[in-house]
Amino acid sequence: TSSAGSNNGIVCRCYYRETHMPTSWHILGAGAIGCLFADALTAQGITTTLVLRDCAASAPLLTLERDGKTYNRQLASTPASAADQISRLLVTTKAYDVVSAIGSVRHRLALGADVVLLVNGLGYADQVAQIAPDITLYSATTTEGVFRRGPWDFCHAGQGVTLVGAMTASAPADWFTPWQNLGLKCRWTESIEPALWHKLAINCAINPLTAIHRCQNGALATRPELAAQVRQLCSEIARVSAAAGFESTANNIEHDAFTVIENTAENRSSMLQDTLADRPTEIDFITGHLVARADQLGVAAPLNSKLLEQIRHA
Ligand code: KPL
Repeated sequence: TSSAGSNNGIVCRCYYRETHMPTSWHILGAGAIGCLFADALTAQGITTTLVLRDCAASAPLLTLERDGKTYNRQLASTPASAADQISRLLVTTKAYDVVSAIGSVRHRLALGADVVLLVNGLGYADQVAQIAPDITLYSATTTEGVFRRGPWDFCHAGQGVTLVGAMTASAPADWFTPWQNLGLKCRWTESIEPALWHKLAINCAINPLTAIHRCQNGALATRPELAAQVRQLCSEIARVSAAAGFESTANNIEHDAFTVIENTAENRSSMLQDTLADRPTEIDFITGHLVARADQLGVAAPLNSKLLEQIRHA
């Protein structure tokens, strides 16, 4: 917690880390991944509160299907505009919403608050650090497969792995210990940046094509003209990755992209879902980030650039 006092006009802030208090979490972004984590944390007895921006706080009754069984859980919620302090925040919004979402709870963030960004794409972390310079920032990436069936109704279709780490290599944070017992596979990594880049690369290879051709992921392997485009995207991504120092992605992207396509053949990518629902897409934080990096590094990425423009102007 933090407390502020004023002495002759000088504001003094004292900060005490909550090392002796039970962990509690707020979750910003009540979509599929946010609700999956809200459920898992609550099930472990960890006080977890969804932060709702659009509506007055109510107590959502979550329905979740998992391993063929459906169950309900009452979740706690709070409006973003409330005043009580947030010391641990998991952000699971869309990439284009991260900065404004964190801005909406900026007044509630404790000095040194732990903030975990579990969001697709790259390119928002610097802006977050600018608007909230006092927080401790972590990033995460997940392959959990969960989709929405209706309001507060989700299906956990495929178990994945969630990698979590600090932007500068460090041992697991103190709050991470209970995350190892959530019934979700959460792993700490000392090198989150290559993991985030690898996820970005996979999304660049799959998402724009599925959105443009309005097809399931699997069509990118079964339709030869699309498979050829995936290969071209991957060779461009490999060159950018090599120039950016992400050797593992540079060496494996084509193999890894086709493996994900095969494993998620029946899925509609998140970008296709956004397109079909007439929502904004995350293209600027996925292909847009890759193309910006390619430009900085002087590497050509013509097909990625073309798809970026196509999606932007769709
Ligand atoms: O992450 C994904 C997405 O849809 O955003 C993939 C891996 C492409 C699975 O659909």
